[in-house]
Amino acid sequence: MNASAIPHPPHSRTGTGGETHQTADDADIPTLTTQQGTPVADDQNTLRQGADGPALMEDFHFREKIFHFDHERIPERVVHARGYGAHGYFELTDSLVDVCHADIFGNVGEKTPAFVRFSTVAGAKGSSDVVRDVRGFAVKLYTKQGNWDIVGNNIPVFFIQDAIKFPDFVHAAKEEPDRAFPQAQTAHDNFWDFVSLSPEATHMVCWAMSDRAIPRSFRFMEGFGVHTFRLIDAQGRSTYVKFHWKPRQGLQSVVWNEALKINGADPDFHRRDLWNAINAGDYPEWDLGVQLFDDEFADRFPFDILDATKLIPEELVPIRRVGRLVLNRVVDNFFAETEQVAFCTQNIVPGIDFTNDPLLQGRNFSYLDTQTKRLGGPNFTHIPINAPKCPFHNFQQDGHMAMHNPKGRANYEPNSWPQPQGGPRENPRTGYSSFPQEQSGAKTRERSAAFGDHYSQARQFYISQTPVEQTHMKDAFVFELSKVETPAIRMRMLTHLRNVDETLARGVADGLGITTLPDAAVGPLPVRTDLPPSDALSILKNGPGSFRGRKLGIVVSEGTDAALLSAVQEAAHQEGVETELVGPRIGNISDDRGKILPVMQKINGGPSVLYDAVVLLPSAQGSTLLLGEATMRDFIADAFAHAKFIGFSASAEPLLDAAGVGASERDDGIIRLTKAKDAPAFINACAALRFWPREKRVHAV
Ligand code: HDE
Repeated sequence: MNASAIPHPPHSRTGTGGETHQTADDADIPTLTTQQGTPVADDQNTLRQGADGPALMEDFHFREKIFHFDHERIPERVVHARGYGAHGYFELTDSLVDVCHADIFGNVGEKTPAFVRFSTVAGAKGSSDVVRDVRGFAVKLYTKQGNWDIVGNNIPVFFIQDAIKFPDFVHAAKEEPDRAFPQAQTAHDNFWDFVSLSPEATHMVCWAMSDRAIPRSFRFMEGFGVHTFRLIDAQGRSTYVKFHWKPRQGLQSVVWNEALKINGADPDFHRRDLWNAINAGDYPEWDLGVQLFDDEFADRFPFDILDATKLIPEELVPIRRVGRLVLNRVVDNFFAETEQVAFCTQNIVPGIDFTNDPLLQGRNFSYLDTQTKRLGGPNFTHIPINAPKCPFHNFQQDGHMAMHNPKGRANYEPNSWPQPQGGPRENPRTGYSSFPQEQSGAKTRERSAAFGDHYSQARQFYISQTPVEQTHMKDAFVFELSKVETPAIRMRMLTHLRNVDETLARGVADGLGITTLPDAAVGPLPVRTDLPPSDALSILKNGPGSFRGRKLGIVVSEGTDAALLSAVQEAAHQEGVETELVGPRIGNISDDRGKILPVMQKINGGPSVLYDAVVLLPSAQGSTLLLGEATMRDFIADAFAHAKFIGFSASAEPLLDAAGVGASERDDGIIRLTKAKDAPAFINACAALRFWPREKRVHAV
């Protein structure tokens, strides 16, 4: 196109440097102003003494603009720096009044506004999404009795038992302080040094080395409150509770080699996925599940219910589903909402209470501190995303950036001023009251002996996995420990793995070239109890049973078979699957009926790791062209190695051959599409998400 034919934006003029100045010469266009409201005439040239002269200090507009820019950043979160949030609501589906007097659990059908922030833990704000890490799952519920924050993770247990160990744990997990790497990963000496010296971490380390730590999407992962909390009924009686968020989309993770490649192809894979799903109206939903139990259960349970390195198997205490969380609105502004949202575990409402879990108690101190530092003062609760949506009144005043300023004379109580000047008063009837738990004992720095079994549940987790998942765990341990440079640390970790499972320990040792295993570690409690497997702990046993909400990549070219393409797209659409076209170029590609195809990805920018399954529909001529493109071969070879379902038309066969997926390699996960009718069967097959039997064949080591 001739440059002069590309239109300029309307209402613009060209400046002395050839730059475009857009102007507010129309009544509908707002005039650019300073923060003080002073209209600005020129936003692109500083005030100078002559065109070649020095900038003038009196240029208040320049000064204000740069000053504000210089202050744009706030400290990133010390952990969970990289996160992504969305708005939604919680709807109660089953009343909990039998055990809890919180308003949010009283009225079936009532909707409570919610904001959720998902996050990785170790990486900086600008790190990649699909790293091996725990995911934060923090929910702020704006209830009628105040904000209630359930600040949870996608893993139901934690690495440590006492909050005093948290700074050391986080230091060890994040980049090493001298060299400032590695970023966003635990595959380094310091992390494994710390956890191998802290046997209590063994259970959580097993979760972190499982596919739970590389979720396919925030939408496909569970959330857990982790700690034991209390529900309090109208009579003041307490019931213990563990909170679970169960995704209605089913569980799904990626495989490790895929994760490595996704991070290169799309570091924003998870946030883009959430943004796209919500904007497409495919709102993710989770059921809120509660595990309820009493002192009698707590006493007979072989572990301490206050120990956050333990879970309570669903087989022992079934989950009661009481409501659903729906995310249906993306943020208007990332900084204002997702960055400034301040979760605090101590944000709790009447009817819910803490327990003596030493991790939870420590967290209750930490979050308030961190928000004050991060958001610059005590008035972070005035920021709209943090402010309650119910009425609130108190005598707190002043401080940086105070936005809600009390009117009138009384800023203390008791006072004898009449209402309304006298202000708010405490309310013993509706106000928050703590459960009057009796406590005794000497002041001591001591871990309860009941916290001492570090291996039984780690083993239970391992034996609950399918063989495919067990292999992934073994491979993850090998990968991480292979990056550890100090042999003694690797050996020390093996001493713990021997207590989890002998085959696991041997497999990891093999991968690390260690022939003689060290003795098993001796824990504070010598005997490991053999527990039965729990299906709820496996991802593959809790898949969606459908391909809904997933993404299909379709390779097309000039002359693609229009009938086959539309049959695949239609079948996908029927199932609620998103499709994306990948081609030798974007734009200007027509199918065999001459219709222009909306190709979104060029083959070298849209690798198969971005999709849950792929279909190859190039024409014969397109196939010949793509045979000369190395990234086309990678596309297929990766989809094959990552055990994905691959659909293909006859004309794509040369591409499969070239990628090492010749006729003899083609298993039941590689599906030929000859006619339009084959498309629904292919989409149905994809409900299994991956063709796992292939994996063993493609990974010899
Ligand atoms: Fe956190 N954690 N944490 N944590 N945590 C923070 O608060 C802390 C723990 C969790 O999206 C910080 O605002 C201590 C367990 C999530 O904004 C900080 C201990 C669980 C988020 C903090 C823990 C979590 C945080 C850093 C040990 C799962 C992100 C920035 C006792 C149940 C929330 C911030 C968001 C964030 C402290 C352990 C979950 C420093 C001291 C266990 C999801 O306050």
